[in-house]
Amino acid sequence: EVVKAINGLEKVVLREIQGSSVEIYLYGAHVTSWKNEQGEELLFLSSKAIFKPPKPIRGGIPICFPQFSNLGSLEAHGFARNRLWGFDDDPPPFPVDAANKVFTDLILRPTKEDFKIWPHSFEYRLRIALGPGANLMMTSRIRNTNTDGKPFTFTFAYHTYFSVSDISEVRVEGLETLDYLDNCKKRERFTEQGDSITFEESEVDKIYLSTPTKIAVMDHEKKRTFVIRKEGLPDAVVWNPWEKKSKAMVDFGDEEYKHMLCVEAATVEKPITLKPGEEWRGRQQLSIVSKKLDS
Ligand code: TA6
Repeated sequence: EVVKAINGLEKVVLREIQGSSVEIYLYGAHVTSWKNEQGEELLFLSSKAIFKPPKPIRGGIPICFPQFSNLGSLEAHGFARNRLWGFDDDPPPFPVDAANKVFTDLILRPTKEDFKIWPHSFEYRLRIALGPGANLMMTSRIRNTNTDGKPFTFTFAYHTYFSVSDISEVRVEGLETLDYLDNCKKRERFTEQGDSITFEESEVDKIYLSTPTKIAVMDHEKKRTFVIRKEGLPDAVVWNPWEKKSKAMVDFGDEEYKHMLCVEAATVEKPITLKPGEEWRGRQQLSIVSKKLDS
């Protein structure tokens, strides 16, 4: 259903028959909650998140489009996350599809203001679906609807903030031996040496390149593994701000870095170019394995 939430912003609540749920603010088409069948919250949302446009909501799954980070002339991570999205059909039906998934279809079209900063016509349709086992599927379809024959190029990320018990007990599997751009070292290119990625003493902000379609995030204490499956998103960004950067963010608690990790299905190294009429599709599926994959 659609409910009025913080500061009058509207959010969609999807409830799956076995008890899992997802909440999505129309502001930014921003997933702010993903709960399993036991009602446990699986995403990190800062206790200091600001629900006031144009500030993006800190946590959940911000949509980074048409620009990841500062890779271009737009504001950091582009403008999709601080725009008001609409329903593809108004009033929104909340159909349940053949696979017993409950879903909602949101759409973003540029305003005249947007056109001034990014002179392109596009339609961005986002389907968010919740299926059995609390599987969360996000499918983005972005189409170039320019009538002037112009192609456009963009970068993209699902900037997912996972909730973890203790960052020092978390491992990421699937990125070992890969090359990455290190945002903490002037975005220079390195090769990952570790046999899995762990987090010990300082900020980690790495853009792994040409990554597998499946990445695992293991929360040792909770004996829980998040599995990210992705299509059309060859890169994966891993970010934990650690202490110093946490203190510098007004919408982030000083100690909150201990309980979150961003692992972001993205396309950064090779921006996507669409000619008029062409459509790009980028999907991620988040699921939980309630025991450690390596046990
Ligand atoms: O995805 C990692 C990153 O690009 C970091 O460099 C950090 O800036 C993070 O995104 C948060 O960005 P935001 O604009 O949401 O504060």
